[in-house]
Amino acid sequence: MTTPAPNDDHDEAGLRVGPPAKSAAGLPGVVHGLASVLEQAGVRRGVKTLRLVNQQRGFDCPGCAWPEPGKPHLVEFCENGAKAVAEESTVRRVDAAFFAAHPIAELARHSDHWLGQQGRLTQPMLRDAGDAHYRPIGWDAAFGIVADALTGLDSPDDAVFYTSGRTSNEAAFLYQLFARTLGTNNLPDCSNMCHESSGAALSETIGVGKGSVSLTDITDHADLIVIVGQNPGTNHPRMLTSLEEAKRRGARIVAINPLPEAGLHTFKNPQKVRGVVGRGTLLSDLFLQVRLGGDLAFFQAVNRLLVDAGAVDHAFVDEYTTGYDDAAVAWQKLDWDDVAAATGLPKQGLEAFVAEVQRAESVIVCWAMGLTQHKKAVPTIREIVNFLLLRGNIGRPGAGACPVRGHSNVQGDRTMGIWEKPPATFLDALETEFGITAPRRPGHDTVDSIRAMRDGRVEVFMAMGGNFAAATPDSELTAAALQSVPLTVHVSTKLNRSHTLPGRRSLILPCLGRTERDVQAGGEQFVTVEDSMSAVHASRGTLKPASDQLRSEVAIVTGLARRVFGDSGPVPWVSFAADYATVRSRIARVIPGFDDYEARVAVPGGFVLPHPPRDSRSFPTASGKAQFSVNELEVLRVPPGRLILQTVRSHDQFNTTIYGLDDRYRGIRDGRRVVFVNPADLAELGIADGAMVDLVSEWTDGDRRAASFRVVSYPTAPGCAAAYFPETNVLVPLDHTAEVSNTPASKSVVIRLEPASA
Ligand SMILES: Nc1nc2c(c(=O)[nH]1)N[C@H]1C(S)=C(S)[C@@H](COP(=O)(O)OP(=O)(O)OC[C@H]3O[C@@H](n4cnc5c(=O)[nH]c(N)nc54)[C@H](O)[C@@H]3O)O[C@H]1N2
Ligand SMILES: Nc1nc2c(c(=O)[nH]1)N[C@H]1C(S)=C(S)[C@@H](COP(=O)(O)OP(=O)(O)OC[C@H]3O[C@@H](n4cnc5c(=O)[nH]c(N)nc54)[C@H](O)[C@@H]3O)O[C@H]1N2
Ligand SMILES: [Mo]
Repeated sequence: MTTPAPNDDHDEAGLRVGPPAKSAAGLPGVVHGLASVLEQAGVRRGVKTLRLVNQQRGFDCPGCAWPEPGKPHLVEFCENGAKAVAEESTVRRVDAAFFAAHPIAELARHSDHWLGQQGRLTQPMLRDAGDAHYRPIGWDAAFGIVADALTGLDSPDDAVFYTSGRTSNEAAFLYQLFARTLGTNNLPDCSNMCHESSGAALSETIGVGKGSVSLTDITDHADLIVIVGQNPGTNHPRMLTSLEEAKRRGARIVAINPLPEAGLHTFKNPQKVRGVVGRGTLLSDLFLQVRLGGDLAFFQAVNRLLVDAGAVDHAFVDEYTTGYDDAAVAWQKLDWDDVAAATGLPKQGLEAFVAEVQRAESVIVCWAMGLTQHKKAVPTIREIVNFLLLRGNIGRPGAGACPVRGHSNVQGDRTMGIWEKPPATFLDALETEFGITAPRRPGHDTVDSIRAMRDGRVEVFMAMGGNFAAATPDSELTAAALQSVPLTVHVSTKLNRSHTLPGRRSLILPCLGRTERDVQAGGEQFVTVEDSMSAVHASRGTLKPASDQLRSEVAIVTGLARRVFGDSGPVPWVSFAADYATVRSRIARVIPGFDDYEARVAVPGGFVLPHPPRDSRSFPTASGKAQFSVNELEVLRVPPGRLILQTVRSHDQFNTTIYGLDDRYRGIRDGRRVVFVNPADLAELGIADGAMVDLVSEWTDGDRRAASFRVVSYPTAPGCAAAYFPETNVLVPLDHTAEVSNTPASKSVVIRLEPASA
């Protein structure tokens, strides 16, 4: 399998490589962020928009899920939040004339960057079987096509309903209710590729699949904050402000990462004069350059050293946990050569970390995709829970587990029931509330959905946001799978790769974005979202919608539901569409923790959902206690001449949305097809810095190739290469997934470098 450099835009022609940056944000951050908003949105609209990001009467930033402080700063956004807002509030438009001018085959040859730069979608579009172009269609006719396809299915399980994490609580709740009223749990979501491993490991061990810390635990209380497998300078820039606060009151920070990411070292706070012009705050006290996938061995070794040092909080362990003895026996069997091979770290590095831990009364571990997208992701996160439990670092101020979520409402969507494996209690509650019969068979997650499409078992694929074709692994297989589906439906704000790979018939349904005013029959509406720390709050768009034909996600789901189920069924779709408060009142009756939803979300800052381990050290697991686990170590060894590749984000993208072609912190300008390799590996492979290579991944069913990458000599951990996704998703085999969570293991793909074929 091979893919050409996939575009007609000659994006890579100006590629330049310089030294990586030593600090994050500061004045360049402010300038870059503002420039992109003002260029796309115009000055007045741009300034108005930015003033309302993450304010209590404004909208939730469509960037990441980092929480807002109780009293937001006057400008509570970051460079990358500004870019996310600019993408949505752009004045450019993709309308019927655009689609008439550009056949789908031509659109498919453009880069993701070019597609995203064309602007906002303005009206529903249909591509009928065999058509070369999308053409306009009315909303009623579009709903009719989807409704006919759904009501004609042999089984409701022949339909798949994907969700991306920007969807509001209200829209998500209705969307899953729609799928379950139809009779399927086929509700895959971006979380399957994201923090599924965290949810799986945390539910098993502490009984709740969400993080156990609040923002003030970080800013005001933690003695030690461990940041492992996360690049906050790029992906959660506002987290750096919180870390800076922690640092100024004396907290210590340890970063564990194969890459020396700029934001993990020094931060120049752009919201303070000191940060804009000065030298910034040194964030990390200790940087441990672990090998890819080495974290399981690392935390096992740390746990063993803590036990050996007599540093266990036995009072906590005895009262609140179970399984300690078995884990302690397993740690004693640890092979130190395996630990060295897996982590690539000298024993002094481990000991320095253990010393930090022993000095700290309270420890928080933060993580993101560097842990979740590996074969051993779930065991690794369980082992981090072991680490926290050993010293009672759960359920007290300044301590706990902090999976840092990605999409701004990905956590809320799961709370609302967007899940292919819903708990029986949730389905029971839906049945009681709505008088429907909820399906009990587990549905397809993202990877299983692709398998089902490939095998001809999907008749309708609908996506509430996101960019399924580009975000998922094994791009060529997935593209063919999507194109074989009889009907695909994309509810989207912007043009993207998935629209260029239509099913036999395909609809694009354009929707309102977070920043836009949402007026329904019952008046102006707001929606609600949940951040990474379980705080639920309102989000209110204020801009004039990009087109008068856009509909809200709620209006789209209810409009479709009325066509499928009519207006006489048990679910009041009409009133839901008119007034979102009626949706919230039902959520409050179905989902625990949402009592008095309407009143509590009206309070500035909203409210925090219950989390028993955090709130009262009660653990809703099978045993009623927090669970120590025994996790089998598997050292990732690669054949000679091969590297392990991780696929990461550049500083100029939001997942599959490519804002620009620079990755400032890593020294890359005007290009994305680069592969970062350690200089010692290059010497051993006999490949020069700057050489052009193909990346070839090796799997049981053969090779996969991504053509034409420039080699960049870079201080990544030895043996551990890095390149950007989505370009490298073609290399990730569909079956290469994490145990238990089935998340694509896109941070550990075995590759070889070959001289470029093109
Ligand atoms: N601007 C911007 N913000 C975003 C996003 C975006 O694309 N752009 N995406 C959003 C989403 S959906 C998400 S999920 C988050 C993602 O946030 P991150 O997880 O920070 O994103 P990645 O770029 O995947 O970076 C993974 C980090 O983990 C490290 N890493 C990889 N493998 C390992 C390993 O085996 N061990 C250790 N210790 N480290 C490892 C990598 O070197 C890198 O620093 O960001 C969210 N925020
Ligand atoms: N190789 C590799 N692959 C990965 C990852 C990786 O690290 N490496 N990361 C994975 C992760 S963590 C994630 S979360 C997934 C992301 O997967 P997705 O969530 O599917 O992808 P996005 O790129 O975030 O989706 C962008 C599209 O969403 C649409 N959109 C934006 N805002 C809205 C809105 O308000 N409403 C609607 N309806 N549509 C909207 C726009 O049309 C835009 O083109 O990718 C995963 N894929
Ligand atoms: Mo994500």
